Amino acid sequence: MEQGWRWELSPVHLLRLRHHTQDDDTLSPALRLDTFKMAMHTPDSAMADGPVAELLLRRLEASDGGLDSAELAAELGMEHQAVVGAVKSLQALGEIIEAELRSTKRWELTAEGEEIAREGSHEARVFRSIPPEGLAQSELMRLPSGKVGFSKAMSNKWIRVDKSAADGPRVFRVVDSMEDEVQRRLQLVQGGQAEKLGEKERSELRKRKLLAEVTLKTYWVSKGSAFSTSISKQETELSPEMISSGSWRDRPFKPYNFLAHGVLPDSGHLHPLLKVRSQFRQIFLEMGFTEMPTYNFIESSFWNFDALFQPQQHPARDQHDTFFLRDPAEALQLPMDYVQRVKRTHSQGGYGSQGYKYTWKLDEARKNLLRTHTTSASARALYRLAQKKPFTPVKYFSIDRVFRNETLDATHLAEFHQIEGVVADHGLTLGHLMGVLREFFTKLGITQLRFKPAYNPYTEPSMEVFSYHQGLKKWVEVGNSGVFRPEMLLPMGLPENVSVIAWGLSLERPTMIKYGINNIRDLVGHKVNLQMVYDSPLCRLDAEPRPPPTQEAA
Ligand code: FB9
Repeated sequence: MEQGWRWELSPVHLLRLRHHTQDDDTLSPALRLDTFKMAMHTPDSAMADGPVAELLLRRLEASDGGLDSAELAAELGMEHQAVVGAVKSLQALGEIIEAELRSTKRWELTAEGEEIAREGSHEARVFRSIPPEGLAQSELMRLPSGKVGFSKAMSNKWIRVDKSAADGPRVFRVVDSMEDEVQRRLQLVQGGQAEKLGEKERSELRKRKLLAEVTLKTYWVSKGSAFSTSISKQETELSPEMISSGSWRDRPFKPYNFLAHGVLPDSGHLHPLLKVRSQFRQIFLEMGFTEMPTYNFIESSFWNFDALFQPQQHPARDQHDTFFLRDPAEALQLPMDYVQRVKRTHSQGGYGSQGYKYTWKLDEARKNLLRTHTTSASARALYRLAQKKPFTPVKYFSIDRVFRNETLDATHLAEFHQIEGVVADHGLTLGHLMGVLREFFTKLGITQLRFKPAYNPYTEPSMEVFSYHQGLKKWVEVGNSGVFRPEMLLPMGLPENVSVIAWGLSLERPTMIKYGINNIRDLVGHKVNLQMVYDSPLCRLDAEPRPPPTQEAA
């Protein structure tokens, strides 16, 4: 016997033989002599996919038409999973076999069903435990099957209770013997003959949680176009020596599975908010806007309110709406010539405005706070623009965090990201604002817009913007907007005929709607499930919103 050949029993067969002796007729035919032939290993045609695949191919060879993976497993007395594994690995080798997934419903005993099939039904055990002289009911109830068995045996009229017995209720047999139908039926199922039971009998056993209908996914395996019982090991690598030796010409290669999913590289994941932010950035840049610097969460009341012509006694400027700072409490650096003009405009008016006629205090303006909007950054940007002569039209945008001391609810936290667009040019009107809003929201996939008059201290006229949301079947407020007041722009030094239109919205709202998130705490904050971030799909603002993730998928 030349080198390389060896006889061995595959682990499966060793296992089975261990507790079977040769003359044991329960040995499935597969395990007769031909088993030995099976496990013969040849060096070069080593069975790439082990004995089970080999067995399966032989069976297929012998079968007419095909075979069911579960039946084959039962025949070979092995786990169905082992056969499924072999089917999958043979499938990966190309057209050797066809395998069609089938789901077959079948009846299986529950664990309790198994136990009753082995030990007999509770009622049968109760019956057997009653001696001719009867048994105290209290004692019978202490038996493991006591409770369940007693009521069943009673309803089967196998036993009776003598309540008047001397030392308490006593249980007696009514019949001499009984048929343990339940056990018999369960054994029938165990023997694969569930179809012998009637629907009623089956449902009664199911109601007693002794039987369950399971869906078994099995494979109907048939010969493939390249069927053969010997599978030669297919090369998976094209090595330099194969090329240099030319041996690649006669070696079978495992087909490339170009549909195989690559291993997802472990990488960082952008939070959905940042995915949507980059979409908004893209839209603004496409529209020719430049991003304003917003890297200061702490702002002075001057730039956050006064510069926007928001009076010092305005309700938004008190503790209830705004987070003021204890340290550093005051802004020291303010452009004092400009501050004087703002002071005069608030207290006495000017530029055609009567102002608010109150005593404007510099200390109030120096108070530091967490900015309540990025419009403060717009004010800084417009002031810088006004210092550059001659005036040049600009389009600015900002997307960054703002802080408001608001009542927290499912859609409001004490901070959110404000998105703001600002256009400064000669003779801009409300019409221009509506136009740029239409262009902006269209890029968001929002086309049906409505404008509702609104009020902001720093814009006149002002409009709330609404869009009809197909998914939510209602009009949703998608932002606020307006034309900055001359009392804001002229003290900055911007030319008379320059007007500035602006609008704002949040980043959180569109993100929640896009990703189907109803509670802002599932999107932002310490309660966020990082898996949501990992699994959050790419964001395409102008594409249809995704249905919320269903649990399973997951
Ligand atoms: O974002 C908001 N709504 C929205 C936006 C987009 C969206 O997209 C969907 C995919 C389709 C859905 C909803 N809002 C503004 C409207 C409401 O949510 C509102 O209840 C809450 N608002 C925040 C303020 O809450 C106190 C959102 C936030 C907001 C409001 C106003 C401005 C900015 C953000 C502004 C402004 C402004 C006005 C004039 C000049 C300059 C700036």
